[in-house]
Amino acid sequence: MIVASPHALAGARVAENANKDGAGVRAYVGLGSNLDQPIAQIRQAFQAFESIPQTRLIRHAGLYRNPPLGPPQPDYVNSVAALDTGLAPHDLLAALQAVEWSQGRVRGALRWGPRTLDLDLLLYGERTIDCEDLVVPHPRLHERAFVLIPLHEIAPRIEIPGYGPLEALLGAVAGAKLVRVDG
Ligand code: A4P
Ligand code: MG
Repeated sequence: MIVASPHALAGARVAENANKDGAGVRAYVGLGSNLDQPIAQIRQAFQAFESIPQTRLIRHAGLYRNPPLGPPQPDYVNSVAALDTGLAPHDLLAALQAVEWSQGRVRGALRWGPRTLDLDLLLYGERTIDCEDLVVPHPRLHERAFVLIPLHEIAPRIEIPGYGPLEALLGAVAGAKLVRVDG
């Protein structure tokens, strides 16, 4: 399987919410880890995406270390991946939660506490979803540097349903302390 670098796609004038070969839907997933070798956790998750049925990893952003949002805990490593999937949104969410589980995710009582792996379904094509257990676009996507900056790296012209062009959201996170950790 070939994962295109963002540079290879930089010139493509495409609707980045759309899947280009008509097979399923282009979805974007946010990855975060701050326990048990976060860089390795994120890389392992990219590999695990290839085992999700009807789903391909199209490309992913770099890895960014950044301070925790929430209670005191170790720094996070965050990234974003683009997937093409034939799964319905809730089935994709269940598959992502299975990946979290397989990488030792424990859901504790502490809100926004530390975790080996968090996978958030950021975008599912151009859909908006408002269910008790699934909200898309992810409700905090538009205000988080650790989501917006890696998403911009792989989908610079994307539209966020309900929020408009990603480019217009970047100004608010311009001063964020994100450090590339993957060379
Ligand atoms: N859920 C609803 N919508 C979604 C969606 N679009 N994607 C539900 C994924 N899950 C969604 O999630 C709680 C419930 O959200 C799930 O059962 C699902 O049905 P969870 O993964 O069990 O718990 P969580 O991640 O702790 O909750 P929450 O409120 O989603 O937290 P966030 O927004 O994911 O924030 N700081 C840094 N620097 N980097 C981080 O990655 N992450 C968090 C967690 C806090 N601080 C951080 C980071
Ligand atoms: Mg989450």
